[in-house]
Amino acid sequence: MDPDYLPFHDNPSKPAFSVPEGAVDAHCHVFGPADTFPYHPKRKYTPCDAPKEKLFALRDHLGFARNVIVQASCHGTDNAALLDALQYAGDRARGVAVVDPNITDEELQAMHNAGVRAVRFNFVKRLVDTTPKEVFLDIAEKIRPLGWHIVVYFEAQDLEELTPFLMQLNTLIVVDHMGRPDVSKDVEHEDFQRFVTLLQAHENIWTKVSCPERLTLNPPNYDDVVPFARTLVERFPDRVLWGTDWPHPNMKSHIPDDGKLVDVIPKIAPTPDLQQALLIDNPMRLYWQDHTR
Ligand code: 0GY
Repeated sequence: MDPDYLPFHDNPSKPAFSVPEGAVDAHCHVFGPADTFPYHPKRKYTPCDAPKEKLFALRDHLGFARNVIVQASCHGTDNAALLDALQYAGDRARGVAVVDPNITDEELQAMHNAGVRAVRFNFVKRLVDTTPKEVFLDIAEKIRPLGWHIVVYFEAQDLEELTPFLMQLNTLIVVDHMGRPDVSKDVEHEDFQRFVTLLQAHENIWTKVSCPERLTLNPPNYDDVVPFARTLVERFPDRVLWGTDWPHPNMKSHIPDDGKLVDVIPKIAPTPDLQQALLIDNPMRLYWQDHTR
């Protein structure tokens, strides 16, 4: 692992908030173990191993029933660790893969059979080399028959430039971590309002109200992120997802306690109906229902 890499919390607290039965952690990763699933040669960071057994132990500890596991950049387009975790979890996990443009229909079908339901397009420059938009558009066409959606990861300053491309995708899109707002500017600032307006105008765009640990200016207190997430949950209750982001790659400020992250949920989704939508109905609809065309 990189010398400045912070490993995940080894003893997270039990959350005070009890998640409803059947809740889904819709953004988390597995890393390695490197002996079995080596990291990608072109990776931008080398994490601490975070194997499937640890992820599923955390799921049980926090009270979740299911996971959506997202392929992270340190494994590149080699989805072997993800597929292994999906096989181990059976119906209790779904996956978001990162695929090579040359992937065949047969390989995509095999991933679908294993539980993959989306691909991720990563635009965060510290994590990946730039991929031409045409390549992403080709992948979007390839996955269309499977009814998969597209998860996009970008930083707030890139939203304006990316918007025309997002419009071209013409499928369901999930934006990671609320588009990474700068929380030193408030909710009413035009930057965050640009994101709200995008969701307002396009019903095919969802978002994950995740990662207060990355967005906060006052770690480990996450209150400054709450108004952003709560705005999205209240405005778009049927298009939001929540996830731990375990094992929190590339954290520099602090090691998040996953129990404390779960305790943010009732602040951003204050009613049982909003919690039911955020944690169960939305992820179950997106990842466990059949969308094959
Ligand atoms: C996240 C965030 C990060 C990393 C990755 O693919 C990745 O490596 O997504 C990050 O460093 O912000 O969603 O896990």
